[in-house]
Amino acid sequence: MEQTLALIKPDAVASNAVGAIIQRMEREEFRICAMRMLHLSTHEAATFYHAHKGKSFFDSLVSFMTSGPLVALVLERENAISHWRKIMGATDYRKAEEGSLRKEFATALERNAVHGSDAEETAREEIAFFFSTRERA
Ligand code: RTP
Ligand code: MG
Repeated sequence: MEQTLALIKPDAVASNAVGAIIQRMEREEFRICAMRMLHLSTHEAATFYHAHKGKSFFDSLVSFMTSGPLVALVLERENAISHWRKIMGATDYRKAEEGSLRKEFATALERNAVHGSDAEETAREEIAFFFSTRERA
């Protein structure tokens, strides 16, 4: 069974959307294998989004991701990576599909409520970034 790393970003935590987003995860038949809340340091956020280093929005993204606590989860189901990205909706919330989490909860291009790994290799890296082996059930 495939696993992916999901984040409930600081904007969604601040607007009390954690429960609704986790409920959606369960409704989509993801198994929650690991979950924690934490407040990333600047160094941690920059490391997590290292693929975007050098892009115009990088500093702003790091600053947003460190603006408050977030929730990290490991989700498991068939086609977990692509299914979670479908449920999230497009990166730009203005283009996000009706019924997607970003359509419902995003309030700006950057403040888009959720993250999901984009491939098997990044899922492995991102899961290891947030969780040790013994934290994964
Ligand atoms: P994520 O990694 O957070 O799941 O989002 P994604 O794959 O849909 O989008 P990605 O291209 O990886 O971008 C990462 C996050 O950076 C912010 N962003 N800002 N101002 C901009 O042009 C811009 N572009 C991207 C968003 O918060 C996006 O989720
Ligand atoms: Mg991405």
